Amino acid sequence: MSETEVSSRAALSSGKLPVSGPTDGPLTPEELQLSARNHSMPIEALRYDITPSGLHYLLIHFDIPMIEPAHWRLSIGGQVARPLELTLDAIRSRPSVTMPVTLECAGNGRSRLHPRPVSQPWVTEAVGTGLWTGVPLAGLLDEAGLDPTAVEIVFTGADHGMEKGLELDYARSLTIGDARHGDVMLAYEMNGQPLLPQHGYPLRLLVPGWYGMASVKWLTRIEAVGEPFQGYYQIGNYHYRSSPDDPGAPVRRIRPRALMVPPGFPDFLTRQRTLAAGPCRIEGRAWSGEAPIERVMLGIDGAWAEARLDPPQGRYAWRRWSCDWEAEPGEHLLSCRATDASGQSQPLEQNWNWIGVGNNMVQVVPVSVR
Ligand SMILES: Nc1nc2c(c(=O)[nH]1)N[C@H]1C(S)=C(S)[C@@H](COP(=O)(O)O)O[C@H]1N2
Ligand SMILES: [Mo]
Repeated sequence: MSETEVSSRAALSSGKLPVSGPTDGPLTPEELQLSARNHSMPIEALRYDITPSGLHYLLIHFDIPMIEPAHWRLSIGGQVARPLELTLDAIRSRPSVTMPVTLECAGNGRSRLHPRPVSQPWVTEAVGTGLWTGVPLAGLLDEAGLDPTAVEIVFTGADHGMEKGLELDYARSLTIGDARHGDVMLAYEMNGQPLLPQHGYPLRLLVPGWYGMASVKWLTRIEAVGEPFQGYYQIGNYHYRSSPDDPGAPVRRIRPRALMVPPGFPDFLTRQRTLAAGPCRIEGRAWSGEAPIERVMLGIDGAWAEARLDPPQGRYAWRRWSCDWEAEPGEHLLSCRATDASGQSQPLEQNWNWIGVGNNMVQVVPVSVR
């Protein structure tokens, strides 16, 4: 461990992190800079079952590391019987699985919060569905032979930077049970192509059903540890805190959300929609990492109608929905609301917390019909 890492850990465990509070002020230059680096999915791309690679959202905390595949290795170590060092070819030669998985950033919806936590200022479109190919993690863990004393698996990426004055690698852990879940994979392809640099080339963790922070990109190290991991992205961030001193519950699975493709055409600056009067089909997608989507409602000026659901395309991928509407001239507010099989529905009011995670409040689309 480097000296900065040691002092970082001390600061983290003493709770002495700089606190920057939420604001209702104008967007800051720092938020603008982040939103230019980390783009969301253009919302009309909800039309695709699988998001074309360049349209998938991106969240990159530091710099995209430049990785030379010939020199890259994945190490699997810590409390295991047989530590492994694997080349990309060795990983690619193992039996693979391919699965559509919807990823969503935990911060999606943040800029719609009042007051607004200052970070990546997502609106509602930090989401995308990739067709991911990789090797199941459980088999590799079995091969390494987890020690019975191991309680968590720590996943570390090749990227490095600072946050809140701490110098860090991007690293997250899963409990042994979560890591051994049959659908967790080490992914090396997205949409039938090697991962793009921005999505974690050459290898990333993919934890289906969980918010994106769990799916560590540019993976270099997997380590079995005997104590719960205390890294910044595990305990200093990604918790539903009501205040900076509230420990809060950890962010895990994706809360239900439905989004619609805004109908008609947009105004360049405001995105306000214009639509011709008459019959109109509204369509969108709905997903939840907690349980399968069971119901989507379309709201027209506050009156809710049942949307039709297409067949699901897999447990972890968004589901298409559609609903017909006889658009009458005038100004209207359209919304959509998903409910999953666990009975959770999207809230109509904001889901506020200190860092602005898990805000799955319903989308509202103003339209002018003429
Ligand atoms: N190494 C590393 N992994 C990472 C991140 C990162 O910054 N570094 N960002 C995480 C977050 S917060 C999200 S939402 C997803 C985004 O994945 P994507 O950019 O492929 O959509 O990656 C996760 N994995
Ligand atoms: Mo994220």
